[in-house]
Amino acid sequence: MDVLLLDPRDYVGVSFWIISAAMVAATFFFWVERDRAHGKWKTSLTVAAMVTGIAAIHYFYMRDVWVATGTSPTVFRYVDWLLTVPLQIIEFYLILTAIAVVSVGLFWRLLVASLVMLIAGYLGEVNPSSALALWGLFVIGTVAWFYIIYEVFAGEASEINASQGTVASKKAFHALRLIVTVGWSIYPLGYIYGYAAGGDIAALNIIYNLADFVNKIAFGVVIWAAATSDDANQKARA
Ligand SMILES: *C/C=C(C)/C=C/C=C(C)/C=C/C1=C(C)CCCC1(C)C
Repeated sequence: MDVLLLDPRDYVGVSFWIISAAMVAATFFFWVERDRAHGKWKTSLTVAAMVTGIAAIHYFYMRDVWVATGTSPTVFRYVDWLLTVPLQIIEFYLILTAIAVVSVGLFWRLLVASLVMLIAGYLGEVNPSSALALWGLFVIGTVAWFYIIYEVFAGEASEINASQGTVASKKAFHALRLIVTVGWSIYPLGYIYGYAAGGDIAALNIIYNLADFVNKIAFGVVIWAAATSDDANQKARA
């Protein structure tokens, strides 16, 4: 009987392994640290723990798919993203609602844009033999991502933050929008590496894994830093 174990020389498989461990550790960290936050910031840390917890479960399974088949666990990758990206959009919204009255329309616009981005990416990745589908859908996904960037830098979200933010909420908002711009740019790079010029499925998975590490764990750490800062605590007690 063949027993399938992770080969230590399989660096893509090992990256799934390491990130699984990091996601579990981050989940416990945000969960426990929730006690140190006050008021609405507690919910932000709960959501951060949900994001890394959901990702941990997917990483365990994605590692198995990779080890057993040597192919990209595309479906599970996108199921994970479809659950965790909307939660991160909720984080943005929570940070703004903690300081101001925010229109629900803003939340829906960000949510719809993130869904368009992910659904386009998924349809492109499952149709790699059609250049039109692969790159046409990539462009649609990228436009949706640019719209999110526009919204957090120049749209309603950015105006609310600038006019009504506290020191802690502004710090968190600025760091989060840097993540959405710079950190999220790793994903389209992975797509290009994965499919341009014949494609490299190992590179695709390494890059996506690295991107998830940055964008789920660092994202939570930014929220944790703001939530446990003196300013956030004083405001909550006042
Ligand atoms: C926790 C998971 C996160 C934050 C996933 C984010 C995914 C993206 C920002 C994906 C972006 C893509 C494009 C901008 C173009 C089309 C291809 C995608 C879906 C990889």
